[in-house]
Amino acid sequence: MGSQIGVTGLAVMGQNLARNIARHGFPVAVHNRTESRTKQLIEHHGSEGDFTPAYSLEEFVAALDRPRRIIIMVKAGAPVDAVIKDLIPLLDAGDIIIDGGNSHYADTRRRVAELAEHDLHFVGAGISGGEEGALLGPSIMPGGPREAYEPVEQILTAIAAQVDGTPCCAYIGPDGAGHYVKMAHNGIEYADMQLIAEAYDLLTHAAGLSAPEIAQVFEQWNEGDLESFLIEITAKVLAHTDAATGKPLVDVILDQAEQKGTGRWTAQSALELGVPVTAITEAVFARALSSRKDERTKASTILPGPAGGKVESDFVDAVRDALYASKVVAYAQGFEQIRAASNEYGWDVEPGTLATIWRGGCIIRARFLNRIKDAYDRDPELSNLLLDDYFRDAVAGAQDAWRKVVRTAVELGVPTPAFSSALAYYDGFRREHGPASLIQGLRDYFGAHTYRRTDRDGVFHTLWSEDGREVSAD
Ligand code: NBP
Repeated sequence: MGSQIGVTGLAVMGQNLARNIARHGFPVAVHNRTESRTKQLIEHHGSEGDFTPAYSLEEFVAALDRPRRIIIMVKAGAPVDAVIKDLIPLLDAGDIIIDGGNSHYADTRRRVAELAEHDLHFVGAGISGGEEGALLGPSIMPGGPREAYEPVEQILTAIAAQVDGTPCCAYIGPDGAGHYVKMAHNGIEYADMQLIAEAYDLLTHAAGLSAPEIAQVFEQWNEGDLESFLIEITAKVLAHTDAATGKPLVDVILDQAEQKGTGRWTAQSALELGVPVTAITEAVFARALSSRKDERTKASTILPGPAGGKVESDFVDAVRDALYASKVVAYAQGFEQIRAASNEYGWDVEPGTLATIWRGGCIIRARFLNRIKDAYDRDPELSNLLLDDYFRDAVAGAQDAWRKVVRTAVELGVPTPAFSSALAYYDGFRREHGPASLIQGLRDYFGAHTYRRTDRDGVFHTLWSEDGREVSAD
């Protein structure tokens, strides 16, 4: 008997995924372009399960039971295509390739179609949870033809995180659906982290608290509605003392946020779909601004701001409420984007399934996701999370504090792009009449772009440069 599955690409993610598979009792073949990684895996962890090391792709493919199931865990982009190209001549009809990296969903759509021409199946599986998740149980978002997923379902659900006996792995939809929702998950993660960073900034620069004091605040917050992996580790990072200087580590970490691209991809797709995901987009822009350290340092000596001031005694609780309300908006936007993409590409993604499989294993795991799951259980067709009774009440209850925090931030000159844009989205969304009427009027004036009226059907144009008469433009 051969191996039930193979993993090629044994850097941190692939290695840990292979160990996770082996620890669950599935015989696994392992391969890496550079032999040393394969040797190291066997040397250090070979006793954890039934591994078959392979030092060429031919040997790797020959070690697998049929239909062959191969997980590719190499760097996203050209390396994935290179591995697929080398695999194709070695495989037989019905074999399955699973790409577990952070591939762009458009690449996955292309690969599903290309491999189908060779009678091969392709599953684009988003895998979240980082290094630790890959080893101990990630959240897995497989997309592609359903018949390609079924033969790997048993293994993927076994190695995924489990919450209340439910695996954090479920079929998402055809072609690029799995990688799309993984991308959107990362986008939401960007927004979540930006909101946390803004709360930290306000507690530092408005409330005047130190990092260890803020760590305690986050610890308390983690006992309430905000309970989540990110809030928990925020407390840990803020409480950590730098051994070299004796200062809080966060005070000596350079304030330039890096990014690998999934947040930017989410924002780009949102722009293409016309979905206002302001919190995610602001998070991407905030990282971009943070990276301009030299310019900011110079500007800090040139550009004046407010003199400062005091905050009210309930400010810390107000920041907590503002964080929660902004987070609801960020998730509402992220889920709205997934729905829009699902409609655009015909994927039929179930938002409730996402909330279920994101409860464990992944970076955005949170108590909050149970609330989202409940909302979609109540109404699977819910168009926006803010319209669910629970979330409507939660945001309504927080809105006075939310407005106060944004007002204070503006007065004190503390930038809160995600808090503020989430509030602006909320106010824009809950309004029947907005100022877009003027935009349409302006567009008609300079470009004869026409407008529709509130009081009768049809398309109209005003002869602005003539006698100001309105004419039908139907
Ligand atoms: P990397 O993204 O750092 O990629 C390194 C692996 O790619 C090595 O095995 C390397 O082989 C292989 N590789 C490259 Br580079 N070019 C290749 C080529 N042309 N042919 C064959 N192999 C090639 O690894 P990672 O950090 O383990 O991440 C793997 C995937 O998982 C990525 O898509 C990444 O974005 C994603 N990821 C996800 C998370 C998460 O939280 N879900 C975290 C980290 C990464 P070599 O050893 O011979 O150089």
